[in-house]
Amino acid sequence: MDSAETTIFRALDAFRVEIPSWGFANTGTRFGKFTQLAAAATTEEKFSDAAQVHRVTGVCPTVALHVLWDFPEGVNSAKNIAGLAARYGMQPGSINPNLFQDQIYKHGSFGNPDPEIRKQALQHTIDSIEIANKLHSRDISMWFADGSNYPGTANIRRRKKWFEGALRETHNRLYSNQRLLVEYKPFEPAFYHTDIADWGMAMHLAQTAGPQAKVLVDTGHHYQSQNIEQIVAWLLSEQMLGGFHFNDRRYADDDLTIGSIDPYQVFRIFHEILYYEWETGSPADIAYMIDQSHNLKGKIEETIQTVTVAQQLFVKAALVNHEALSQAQDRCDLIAAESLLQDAFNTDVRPAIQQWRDSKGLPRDPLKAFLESGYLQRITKERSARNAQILSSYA
Ligand code: RM4
Ligand code: MN
Ligand code: MN
Repeated sequence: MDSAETTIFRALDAFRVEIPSWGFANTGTRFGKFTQLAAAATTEEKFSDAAQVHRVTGVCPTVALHVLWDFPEGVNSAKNIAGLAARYGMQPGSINPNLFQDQIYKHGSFGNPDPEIRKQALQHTIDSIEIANKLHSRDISMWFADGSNYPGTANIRRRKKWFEGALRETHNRLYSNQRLLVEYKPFEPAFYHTDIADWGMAMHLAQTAGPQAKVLVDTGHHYQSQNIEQIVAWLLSEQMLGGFHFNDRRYADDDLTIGSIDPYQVFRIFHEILYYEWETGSPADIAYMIDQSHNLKGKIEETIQTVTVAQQLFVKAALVNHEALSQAQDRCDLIAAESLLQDAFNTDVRPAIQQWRDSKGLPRDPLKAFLESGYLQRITKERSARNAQILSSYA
């Protein structure tokens, strides 16, 4: 093996991606849903589909779960989920409280002016911590739809204080092995202000909450052309980067397949992380998760495509010669420094990844292996009658 191959193998050995349970269910846009006959409707089906992705890729052992969607009986559903995970050879991953779907959250959860609703939101979060503990999940991942649509309608400073208080109380309830991840988003569903609009606000809240709280970067949650890798570099430098929700976007929070629009962006993010690890000599403790809405492409196929592309971009970033880059930066040799990134990005890493898969007894082409397995035909048959009945209108 030459040194590039060794680097690639090492990078792949270390790289794991968490896939979301909701990525296998029928989802849509605010204009409606196009239902897919093979989509999962139960948590059991989601685990079964996720297990297929792991079977052919070997790098997706955990499934992110949404509390309202996957735990209809709250903490009491945990046992059932543990059983399903074991049956399908998967592990429960991050636990995502759902503080946006219930009717009470019309004007917010932790930021709601009604103390009774804030209390209920906190209770749901505490229940989610219990769920995570029962399932041995480490990360409780918080995303809030809180915000307002019109100027003057919300007291921004008071809401900030309520968030600080509730997140501190949440942190107090964490078990010692757990982490609290705070996700930010500048728009949608609120279109005037959101209570956690950017990484600075998320970092402030995480730091106020306590040492086990970190920031989660969802790549779709930025304004057009924002420099995400700089945010990543700053969070790394502050030891505040906890995880990612990967997806790609062209206009807003489009939740498209990773790397489909701008693969160089994902490469640059991975590069900042690997450069940090090289410089500090210690691995960054980051959860790589996918948060996409597969509403047109086949769900299992798109998830496999996602994982394959993520591996390629991670490996390309690992090929950057850090020593040479650091020296070029010190010399202010701009062309040499930039070329090191470009050369790595332009390397065709697919043959080496196939060799790595061979060495692990995994199929060289995960998507082909899945399509040839007969699984898709089987579930399409089993689920189509039910899925065809599902209401697809949003109104
Ligand atoms: C949000 C955000 C959250 C996800 C919800 C459904 O835009 O990305 O992580 O849980 O969507
Ligand atoms: Mn997200
Ligand atoms: Mn999102």
